[in-house]
Amino acid sequence: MSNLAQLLQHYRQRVEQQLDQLVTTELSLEPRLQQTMRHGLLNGGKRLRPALVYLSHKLCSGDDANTLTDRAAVAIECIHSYSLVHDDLPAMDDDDLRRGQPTCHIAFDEASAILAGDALQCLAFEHLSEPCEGVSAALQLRMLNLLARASGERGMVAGQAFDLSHVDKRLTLEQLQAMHACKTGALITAAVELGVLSAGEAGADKLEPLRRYGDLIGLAFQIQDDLLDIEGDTATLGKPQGSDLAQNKPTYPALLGLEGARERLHQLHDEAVATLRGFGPAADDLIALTDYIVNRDH
Ligand code: GRG
Repeated sequence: MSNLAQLLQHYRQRVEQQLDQLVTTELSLEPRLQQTMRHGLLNGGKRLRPALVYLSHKLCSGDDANTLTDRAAVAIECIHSYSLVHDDLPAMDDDDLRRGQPTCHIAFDEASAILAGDALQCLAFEHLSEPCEGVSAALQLRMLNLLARASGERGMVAGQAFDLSHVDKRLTLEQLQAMHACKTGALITAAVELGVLSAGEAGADKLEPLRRYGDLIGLAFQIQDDLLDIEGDTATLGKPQGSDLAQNKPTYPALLGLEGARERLHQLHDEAVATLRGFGPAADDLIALTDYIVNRDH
């Protein structure tokens, strides 16, 4: 197993153990709600956002993590999971499968999926705001504010709303980029920023360049997601589907062509890595994760 694979496994286990303990069906007024939350949270997932939190923290402090890093990793994964549970609902993407398993509203029912998503979102903020020994309330408040902003009407929810209101409409490259900067990018940048903030003073002078890194990798993540969609169609159906490349479906390959999208992906990757190189060998693990994000196959 490569160093990065081991590291990703280590962080995945670390965050999953906490998620498992956090949403327990013991002492529950409504076990079905918790079962639905657990289904949305613990059904696989690459846990890339927690890995970004941990590795950004490590770059700044040299340590693996502190309590605040763990809190942030758990909170960001709760927000990400809630967004996927809601995105899969019939009113949005109407998907039956997520991570190869029935989506929450299929495995349970629509009302349970809506409520589980709501509860996961609240849990993120509850967890990050729990008193934390040795940590100032001001720092926690700053982290809560950052996560709320990235998740809501100035971030992920705005991107999702824009996406839904532009189905079958033509978008310019600038609009597409702005949509994804909100819909997927905001949470990815927030993961990096939360990791930096959890390192306290050690991260103070690194926040700005690492935020820039987060923005670059967020867009790269989305382009690779679009390319994987097309490669999935090619594998199952023998050729890219017309709709994937059509101008009326807002994706990077639709606007830039397959080669253009790949080229943009590599530009973003190179720029992101150049930003990290300024930190010397301390950034090696984050560079490896960056390579993985643009080369991943799922
Ligand atoms: C419902 C408010 C609300 C927002 C939904 C994130 C999102 C906004 C929709 C998901 C649509 C989608 C599949 C976007 C592509 C990028 C993306 C977020 C992929 C899933 O993230 P991964 O690959 O998922 O990190 P895993 O399963 O590994 O956690």
